Amino acid sequence: MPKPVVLMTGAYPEWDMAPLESLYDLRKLWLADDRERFLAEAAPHVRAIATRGELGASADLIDQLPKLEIISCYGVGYDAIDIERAKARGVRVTNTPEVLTEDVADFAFALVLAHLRKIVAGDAHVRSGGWRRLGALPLGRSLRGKTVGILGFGRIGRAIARRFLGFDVTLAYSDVAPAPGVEHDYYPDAVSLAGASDILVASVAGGEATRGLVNAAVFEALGPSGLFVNVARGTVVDEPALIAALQSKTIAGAALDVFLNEPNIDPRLLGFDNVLLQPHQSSGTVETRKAMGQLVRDNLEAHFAGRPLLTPVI
Ligand code: 8YV
Repeated sequence: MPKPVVLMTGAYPEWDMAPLESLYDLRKLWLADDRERFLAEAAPHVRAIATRGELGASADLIDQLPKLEIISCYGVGYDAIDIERAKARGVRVTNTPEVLTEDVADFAFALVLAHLRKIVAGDAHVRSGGWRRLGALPLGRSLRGKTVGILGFGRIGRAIARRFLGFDVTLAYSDVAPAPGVEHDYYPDAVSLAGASDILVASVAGGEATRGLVNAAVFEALGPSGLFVNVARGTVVDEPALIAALQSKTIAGAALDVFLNEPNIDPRLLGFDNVLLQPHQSSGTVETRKAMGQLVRDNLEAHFAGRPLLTPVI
């Protein structure tokens, strides 16, 4: 039996490659010199795509692959996969929920503390000799006593909320409906949540439904001492409005792990010393990335063995 042909849209960690190579005939799109030619040659044979959250699979790509059966996504967010087109073609889609929740939540929490307490700036200040030459940094801000608003109260949003318990903050959240049994204050939309919050953390799923959800009105409501944190997707923010809000000091700062056009982010974001920038790494631990890779493989294996998928999206 020939191995099923799997198109990989981007690199996975090396520990995933050997197990994938042993079961599949991998076609590594990111290594192709001529992407069009490479795809044209592979297209008639491809039965699966192994992709990553931010790379997804476009309608165009899906349409080029007549034998495509399944798209297995390394990431919980599948907003870059054209789900409608996959559905129309009868192509299954899987993602990697649960296994990354706690690490993403840790990272969101770390971003809040790092920003408020200037931990990254402090490190740079010591290394550059600024401490010796200029003395202390300007003071940070306490977390204690603040209201933390969580925009998107799914698995990751709830895990972020749990991180803040014990830090003497008030928790608030917004989602399409109040979560049964949750005592934190519920707000029906992003603007009212921002109005009640000192720190607004976006943990909402990406995609068309949330595109530009965090807009100028949200920054206005968050206000001049407000901190905006994003571990969701660049698309959930109106980025020009964020940049304008930072320029006009409508908000106090931002801590961002995700952007539009990653990794070619808007260079204006590099110019703010009140913005903490991270290279989309909230799920980036060895433990979590190994579990994500395993789940991608388990879904592919289940599919080719005719067993139920472990974490199907469709
Ligand atoms: C990953 C992510 O960074 O899970 C997601 O949706 O964006 C991240 O965990 C990404 O998919 C890895 O390439």
